[in-house]
Amino acid sequence: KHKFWETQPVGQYKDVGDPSLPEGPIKPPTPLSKVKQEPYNLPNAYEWTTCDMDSEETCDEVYVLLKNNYVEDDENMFRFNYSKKFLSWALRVPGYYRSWHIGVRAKTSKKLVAFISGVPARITVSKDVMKMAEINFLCVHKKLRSKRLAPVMIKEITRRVHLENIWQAAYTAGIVLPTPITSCQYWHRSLNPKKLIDVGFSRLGARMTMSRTIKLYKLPNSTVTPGFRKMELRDVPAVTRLLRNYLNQFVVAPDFDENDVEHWLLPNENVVDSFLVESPKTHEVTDFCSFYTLPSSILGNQNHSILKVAYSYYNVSTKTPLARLMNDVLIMAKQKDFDVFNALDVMHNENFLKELKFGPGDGQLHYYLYNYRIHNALKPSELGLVLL
Ligand code: YNC
Ligand code: MG
Repeated sequence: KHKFWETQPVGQYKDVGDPSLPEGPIKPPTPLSKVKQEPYNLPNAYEWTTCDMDSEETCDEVYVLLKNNYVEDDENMFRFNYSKKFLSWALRVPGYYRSWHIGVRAKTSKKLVAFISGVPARITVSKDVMKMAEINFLCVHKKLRSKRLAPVMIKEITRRVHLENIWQAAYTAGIVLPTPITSCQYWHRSLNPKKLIDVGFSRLGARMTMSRTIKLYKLPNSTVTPGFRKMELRDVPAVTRLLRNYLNQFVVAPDFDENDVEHWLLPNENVVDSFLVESPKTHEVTDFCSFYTLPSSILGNQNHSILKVAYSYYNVSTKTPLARLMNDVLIMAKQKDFDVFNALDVMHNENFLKELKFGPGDGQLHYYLYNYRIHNALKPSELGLVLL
């Protein structure tokens, strides 16, 4: 059934729940001298290119490829529209390898027709901290689909990850592959219900009018938690401590240090927003919350072309009840003119979704590890990792 994935060191369906297989790496590392030195072969009309994301021009090519060919919903009404600034942030992370930003060009026109990327991360799996690659933005131009290009791209990035002496990877996909470590659901909180209904993102509920719906989702104009404010550079040490302590309890989670927190969580306009609660009395940072900005193109609507979407990122509450904290984040997202706030049912998110009027979405997000076996799938609430 999976001609390619059956050949890869990933949890196979036939092995699910087999206690005789050890948890941990499936295949041991090989000496670097044994790693294939030349790139994999592409069909003759195409060539590999390493995408220099420092170059405005290359960044633009990747942006356009994804804008026109990346992930759509099941009904093809919306397509992710990651901004250039977002891509540059997501790919140029602390210690990144340029060789992991891989494109495919048509030899004659030099047009970029496919892309795949990896960035380094330290990820904990059941107390085992490992250097991994986070793989994202796998995209093949619509005109080149179903030609088995994706397996070649995956093998090529695997080779380049191995050349850096890294042997594990983490990735997410909307489709089921062998074999998810967990399957999560998206929940959506309407901020601009009129627009969401107009563009077909949501429907008017049974026995609901537009004005009752608008009232239902109305939020206060300003946040309510005393000491709630935007995160600043000086907060990096406190936020790192808070986050490390929190993420410790999950089976799979990133191992963030101060450099990572500065990169991934310090506010970056139109890319990532983060807030914290500083106790007015002790000046201690007690709570933290964040979201990233990922608009979607609205395909074929006369009145609207872009949906402004915020995605819940990392949230930690030690003093402010999580639902109260998240209500303040919703207020901030509304102030910043987002149409909808999305959250997965990971970490402790279940505790606020219903209370804050999130509704379940259709479609799931499956999480995977490459070359690392676990015996039993996790519950989404045991997952402490959010990929972009
Ligand atoms: C996918 N999303 O099953 P089998 S997510 C992984 N992730 O193989 P072809 C995928 N594999 O089943 P197409 C995949 N989608 O026969 C398909 N596959 O074993 C597998 N869409 O290849 C599929 N982006 O080239 C099958 O398919 C084989 O032309 C078929 O290309 C696929 O970024 C794709 O959804 C997704 O652009 C590129 O449909 C194309 O359809 C497309 O004939 C729209 O491929 C955009 C989209 C995917 C977003 C993402 C994470 C990717 C993870 C890749 C796996 C990484 C493994 C770890 C590597 C490092 C290891 C180390 C160390
Ligand atoms: Mg293909």
